[in-house]
Amino acid sequence: LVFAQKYEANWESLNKRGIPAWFNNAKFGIFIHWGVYAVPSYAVVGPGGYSEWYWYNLRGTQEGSHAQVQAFHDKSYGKGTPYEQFESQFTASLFNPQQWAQVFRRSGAKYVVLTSKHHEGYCLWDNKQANESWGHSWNAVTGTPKRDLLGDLTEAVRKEGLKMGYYYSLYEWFNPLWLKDRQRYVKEVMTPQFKDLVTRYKPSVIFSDGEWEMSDTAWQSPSLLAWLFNESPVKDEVAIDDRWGNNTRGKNNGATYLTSEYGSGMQPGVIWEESQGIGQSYGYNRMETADDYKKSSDLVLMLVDIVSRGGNLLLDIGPTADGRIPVIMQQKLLDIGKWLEVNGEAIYDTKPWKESRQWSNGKRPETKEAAYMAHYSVNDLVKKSADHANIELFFTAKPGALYCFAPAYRQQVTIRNYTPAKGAVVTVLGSSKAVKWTQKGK
Ligand code: H79
Repeated sequence: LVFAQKYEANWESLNKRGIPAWFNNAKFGIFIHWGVYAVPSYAVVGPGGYSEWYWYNLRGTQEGSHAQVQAFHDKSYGKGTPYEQFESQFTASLFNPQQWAQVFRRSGAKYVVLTSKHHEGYCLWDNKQANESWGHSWNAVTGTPKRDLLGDLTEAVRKEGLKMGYYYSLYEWFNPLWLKDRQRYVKEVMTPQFKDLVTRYKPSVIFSDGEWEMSDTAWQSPSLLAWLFNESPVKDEVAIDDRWGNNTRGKNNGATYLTSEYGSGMQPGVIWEESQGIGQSYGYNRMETADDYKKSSDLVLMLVDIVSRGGNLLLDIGPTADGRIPVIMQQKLLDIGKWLEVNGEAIYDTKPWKESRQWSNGKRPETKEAAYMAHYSVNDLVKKSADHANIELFFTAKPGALYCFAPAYRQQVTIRNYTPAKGAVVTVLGSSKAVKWTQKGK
């Protein structure tokens, strides 16, 4: 990528920048949702059961599971207990950033994206915009943890050789200034706060969110991004998502990578990233049981599926209010890492194989379940055998190599309707022995 030019505050110009290559080569990142919502850590388990939406549900809207959340709140903490009071229990007292970063490295992830600020407005780093606009302490350094949680994790993650990025919510549900005067909020809170975060901590990724309330013009995001690409210390490094106004999602795949959540899926041929939790929530949800979490093997399958379609997986974990990553989440990350130690060659720095760039029938499948499994039809490439009647294969490629992901393998394979290069060798990653193969069809 060449970043020689000066970008103007419009998408046509911004889209000329492109997305730094490191991002799409990384394939696997860890998402962290950590904030005051880790204290109640409660959501009704099910699709959209997001513990980080607790405050919104508590305030009462007609959407989602607000009634159950309110009932839980009244019973557990007493009716009328304000959400802000949870902050005194957000201690992070056992937070060990080095231990977190080691788990991330061992998971095989190449980057980390931490919530610098979610829709609740609470910041994991010190900035005066948060405290001044709220009229009280509303960040981790002046608040209960008395610690730069964001800065400490950033340092530890970089020491382990991973890139560090931040999720940042443009808007805050209940920020007094936002509620009073949106334009002033953009000018006096969001813009300087965003610049402070970028200038001091130099993120490699910015996952903007909460953009849907206003247009990109109202957020003044094109000029913010022109600043980011022209003047900021990360102008050559940073990869940014597509959420900069209610008119930007799914667009601008020059300046931005496209975002997908919980399997909403994305066609190959664009740079994109899928985010989802190990369970149904982003923030830690105490109501989730082991059965509500995906199995490690399914997480690997999800990574393979996404990467074979050209995307990245941003797998989310929710730490506890006292600063621990729940052990079951750590275990699953380490399982993925063990698999990647052997098979990472077929994941990192790959592209989708040309044949796997389409859905098997040319159309996106109707259900999410089918979306995970539907791929270039195995029938066309490998002969079905009775005991492999329903296997689905996934493919990635690098110059000189084609990788095939199969749920099982034999001593011998039949390659159908594809002609390997002369002298091609088939091997199984992790084994040095060549696999015998025969070819049928062209
Ligand atoms: O940070 C994560 C989510 O909290 C955030 N984006 C990801 C990365 C997100 N913001 N909005 N949404 C997700 C979708 C909003 C869904 C809603 Fe609902 C449906 C809001 C109200 C109804 C689900 C049910 C959440 C609250 C009740």
